[in-house]
Formats: sequence, C-alpha cells, structure tokens
Amino acid sequence: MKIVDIKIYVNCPGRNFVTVKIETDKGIYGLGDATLNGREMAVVAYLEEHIKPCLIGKDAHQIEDIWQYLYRGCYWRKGPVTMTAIAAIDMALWDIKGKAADLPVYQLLGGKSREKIKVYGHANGKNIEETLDHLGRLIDEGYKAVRLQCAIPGLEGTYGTLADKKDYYELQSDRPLPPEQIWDTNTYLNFVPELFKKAREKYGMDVQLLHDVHSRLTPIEAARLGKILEPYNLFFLEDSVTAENQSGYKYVREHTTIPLAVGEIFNTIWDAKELIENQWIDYIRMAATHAGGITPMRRIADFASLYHIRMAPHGPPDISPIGHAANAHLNIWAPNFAIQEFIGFGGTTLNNVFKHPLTLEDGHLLLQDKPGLGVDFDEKAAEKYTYKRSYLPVSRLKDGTLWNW
Ligand code: EZ4
Ligand code: CO
Repeated sequence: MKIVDIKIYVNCPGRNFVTVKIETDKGIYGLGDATLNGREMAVVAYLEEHIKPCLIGKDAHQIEDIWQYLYRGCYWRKGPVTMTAIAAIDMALWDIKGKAADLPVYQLLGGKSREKIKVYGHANGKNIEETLDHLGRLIDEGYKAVRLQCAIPGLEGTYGTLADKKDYYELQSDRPLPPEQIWDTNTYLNFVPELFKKAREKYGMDVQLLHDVHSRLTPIEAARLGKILEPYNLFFLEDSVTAENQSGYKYVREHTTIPLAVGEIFNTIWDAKELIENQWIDYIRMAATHAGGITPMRRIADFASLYHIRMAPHGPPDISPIGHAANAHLNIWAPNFAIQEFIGFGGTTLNNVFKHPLTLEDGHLLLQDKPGLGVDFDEKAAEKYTYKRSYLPVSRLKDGTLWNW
C-alpha cells in the first residue's frame, strides 16, 4: 500500500491545530496530530519541506521502518518540532493500518486492558472560593479526580487565570505577544496549602486531587511543598521542578511521599530514562502528539511498567481530537495506564471540523469501536477557521528575571 500524498492543514476551530492526512493508492487515508502550541508553523514547515518528499512512494504498512527513517535517518534527533512532526506521521500510519485491518488501533496494540479511561478535570478560579465551587460542579458532573489551580493574591494574573480572567489555556490570539505574569515562590508556597486544606474540609477525602506546579520550584522547594501537602493526599504533584536535569527529582523524592508526575514537554524516552530507571517519579505524562507518536509511546509504557510507573498522558485542549484519540487507544491498551488529563474539548466549532470517538461519562472517557483511530476531519469545514498566531504566557520574578512558566 503506497503513500501517494501527504496533506498538511493548519486551522483554528477554537484552537490552532495542525493536521496531517496521508493518502494511499488503496484509497485508505490516515490522520495525525502535529499541533505544537505556540510553535505550530515550525512543524508545518518541517512536514512540508523535510518529511513529505521522503515518504511519497513508501509502503504505508512499514510503520517501524518509517519511524526509524525519520528519527535516526535525519541525523538531527529529538526536539519538540521534529518529534511532533514524526508523531503525526506515525499516528496517521497506525490509523491506516487499523482501517486496512478493519480494527481499532488498540486491537493492534494487544487489545483492551480496561473498559474505560479514568480522567482528571481542571478546576481553576481567581480565588479559593471560586476554585472550590468549580471543583463542586465537576464532582456533580461525575469527575473522580480534579486538578486544582488558583490565582494567587498579590501575584496579578498568575497561574489559574490571567489578569483579564481569561483562562490561561484558551487561545491567546487577541494578544500580539506572549502575555506576561509575575511569579513569587514564597507567596505561592504560603498560599497553596490553604487551597488543598479547604478542598478537603469541604469535599472530604474521596475525590482525588492533583496540582500542577509548572516547573516553578527548585528541588528543595518542591520537596518542602510535597511535605506540606502530604496530609491532603494528592493523587500526584505535577512538574514540581524542571527536568532537563533529571536528577532534580531525586532530591524531591528523598524528602516526600507525595506521588510525582512529569513529562508533558518530553519528546523521547531519553528525556525520562533516569527518572524512570531510578524510580524518582510515579507517573509519566508524555502524550503521543509530542513524544513521536504511538510507536515510541508503546515502548515508554512498557519501560515504565518495569519500574512501577504508570501512564498519565497530557491532555490539554491544544492537542487535537486526533491526538486525544491516539492517547485513548494507548490508554485502553496499556496495562500500566493510570489516568488521563481531560479539560474537555468539543463545542460546535470543533465538532464541525473533527468527528471523534470519545465521550465523557461519569468521570471516564469511553472510546467507540471504529477502525483505525476513529477520527474524521472535514477539510472543507476547516477552511473557514484560519490559523491565528497565539503564544503561551511567560513568567517573570518581581525584579524582572525571566522564570519558568
Ligand atoms: O500548559 O498544554 O497539564 N497541563 C498543562 C497544559 C500546558 C499546555 C501547554 O501548551 O500544563 O495546560
Ligand atoms: Co502540566
């Protein structure tokens, strides 16, 4: 089955998405997600100029060889742009193989380990009260696990909500440049335990609670936060420190029993190798879209399983429904799947463009049985939603020093 064309689309049906469509001489096509929030057009150029010409005429069934060809073969390994581009090709090829076999992708991986995918939602607010109201609404909707983030008094527009009350994970296309936020670790560390104390007082110990530090602490600060939060029994503490230097997590680990999660910006298994083999973390948050696709995610899941580490993939609205579907097939299969981040996606604009096989029921995602990944993309409908340049925010300390966002 020969690849005859590769089409790359960039549209904004609510969010910017880069979509890859691989067409074959058998009439079967596959779809992949190549969305890299805030750097979309770099991936578009990588695919158009550097990948597409190499793949025309290749056998679409040769998923492993094509993955190796794009990873080893290009000499310049790793990196988010490269790995997001490879991810989209890989997903599209798994989609094609599934359609050719008339089987959902999870069947090709080895079948189901579970019937449904547990998710955690997000409760955000401009103060504790608002965040807890949001948590209450999510519990009422059936969520079993919720991440709590809250704007911090004295830190105008910080994590949770931006200054104009727009949620940080919405499209920021009305801002010509990255929005800037102020960060102060001491103010944060003095404030955040109160959020979890009040959440437990109001909703008890059953609901699973999570928190994302977005890499803003040093290892010893993260260790202190972990210890302070231990009584509130978090499901995990995410991105407590940056992980370019993986041994940072060793120091967090040594001081606290809070479960640790990291990985949403990792691109290859090498980004997590020491974290996993030293058991410095409990959950690995890599997602198919930014980690090179389904082929390497399968290896990462198996590698992690040797060290008691479970999968908790990144699931923001800046991953397209194709990427969410790829995660879902992996989640249904992986014996060591734990939880999927799910902020909700959909809305009429998005649903005009993507038809996807996922439904939320009682705090879990259900994956409909359809051949391949089970997503369809209406390229005509997508045309009217043109790409809008949008940046993630940046953080600075009060003296102007650039910090981790
Ligand atoms: O900031 O997806 O855990 N989730 C997150 C996300 C990320 C965005 C970056 O594009 O941290 O909201
Ligand atoms: Co995160």
